[in-house]
Amino acid sequence: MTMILPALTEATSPLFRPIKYSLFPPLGLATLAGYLDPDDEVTLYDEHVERIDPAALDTPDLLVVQPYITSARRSYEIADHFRGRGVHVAMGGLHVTSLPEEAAAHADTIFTGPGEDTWPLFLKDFRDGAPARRYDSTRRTLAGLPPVRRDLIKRDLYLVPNSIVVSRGCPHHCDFCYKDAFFEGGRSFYTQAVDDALAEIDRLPGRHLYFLDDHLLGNRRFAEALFDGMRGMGRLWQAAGTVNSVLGPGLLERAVEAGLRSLFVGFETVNDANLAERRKNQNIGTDYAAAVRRLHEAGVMVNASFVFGLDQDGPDVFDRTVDWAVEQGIETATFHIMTPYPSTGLWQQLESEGRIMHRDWDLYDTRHVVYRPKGMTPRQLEDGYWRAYRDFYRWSSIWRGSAAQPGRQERLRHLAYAGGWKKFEPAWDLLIRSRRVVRALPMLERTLAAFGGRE
Ligand code: B12
Repeated sequence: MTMILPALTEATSPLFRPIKYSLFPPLGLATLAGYLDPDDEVTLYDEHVERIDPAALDTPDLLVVQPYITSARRSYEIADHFRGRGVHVAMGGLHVTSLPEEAAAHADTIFTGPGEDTWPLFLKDFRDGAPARRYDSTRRTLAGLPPVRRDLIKRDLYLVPNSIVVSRGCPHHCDFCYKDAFFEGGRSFYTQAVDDALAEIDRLPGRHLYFLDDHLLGNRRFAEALFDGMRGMGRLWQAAGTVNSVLGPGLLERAVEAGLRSLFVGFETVNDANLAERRKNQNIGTDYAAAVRRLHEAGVMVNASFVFGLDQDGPDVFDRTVDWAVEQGIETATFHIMTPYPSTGLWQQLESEGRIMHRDWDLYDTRHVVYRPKGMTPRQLEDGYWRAYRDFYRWSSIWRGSAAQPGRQERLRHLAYAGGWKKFEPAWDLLIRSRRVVRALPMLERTLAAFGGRE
């Protein structure tokens, strides 16, 4: 069997950003590979870190492809090639779930939703010579999940090989998120048993971990038990959580004792009216500044995520957001242009208002405007987005941000991280392109593992 995670832009393109695309290994496919028999032959390719020429690959009996929206075109190209060679092609994941008919034209079998229930069923049917055309996930549990096949991951090619996911989904329902559509027909937030999660952590070498869970702090009981179990393991890690989960008493402190050093927080917008419209209710009325302060005082760096182009945003949104983030001493920020993923509530709204400009999925990468914004022109929105990055990572902003830190040590750390990430991106990229990175520079892994890096 061959498994492929295609990439949106070829590694040879000038648009390809090695530092971003070499961050994390393909955990979804490695998770599915866990269900194979020990004597099944399987190879896992990730086009984000290796060139793939489909014509040069062997002919497997089964090809598994995982398209994201931005890699759909490339995924279909690869799938069509193998189908032309008579290979059975199975496709699943987020984009397939949002547009099953589109994907079905390029696959023999498609899967909607998470694969833990349907994939083992398919494997049995495939072995019996009777695979179905479509499998829809309904039974949601991570109980009995086999260990992720990390042996299939070429660790040396990744900056943060120790990424890990111990839950699926999120307890919230923001209407721009892929989540509700993906988890339709069953539970949309569930975790591993704490002991299983701790066992998966134990299997990871080295010290640094990066939790890719949408909201690691989303189930308080689970999170507390996990952090208690991790205390004394000597791990340093980062994760994602909401403003609310940070403000609640006790949980953050336990996370820090267990090794939390940086948190990715989806602030999304500094404008409350936007939040109500987008159903990001958990952020309304919460004190963003208090959350940042609390994180800093606990010694945790903040990687803040913001979205531009919501309906209440005017041309002043870029400066307001950057100013606010710099004033708070936020170390790293990721900005996004609002992007309506097909089958989300946001997509349905914009579609019904006739505001979707095109369906060129390559450009649904949160860096391009694909809909007609309300409060500004598409041009203003794209220009403002790039300007926000430039303004946030200016040396003057970095200095100003460091001054907001509670102590001298934090101020120095701020300068190192905020400066180190964007300012030296070209240098990191050169190293990664030369493929000497992780072996020659384990320091880079430590740096990345300890801060930002989702954008
Ligand atoms: C890590 C990550 C990345 C990494 C690397 C990708 C990787 N190596 O997996 C990097 C940094 C490169 C990245 C880049 C981007 N990403 Co990204 N990323 C993620 C993130 C945070 C975690 C992915 C993960 O490991 N999940 C955990 C595993 C277990 O889940 P999974 O991969 O979905 O697999 C399960 C199911 O989908 C299903 N499944 C998947 N494939 C198949 C196949 C079969 C046959 C079957 C049966 C089942 C099945 O079963 C698996 C087990 O449950 C997700 C958010 C998320 N929570 O998933 C966003 C996410 C996938 N990214 C997203 C986006 C938009 C991007 C970017 C466009 C961002 C940008 N602005 O540049 C780029 C584009 C990359 C590209 N290839 O085109 C979106 C995708 C939206 C969509 N509809 O496709 C997500 C959902 C975040 C979001 N904004 O909502 N990303």
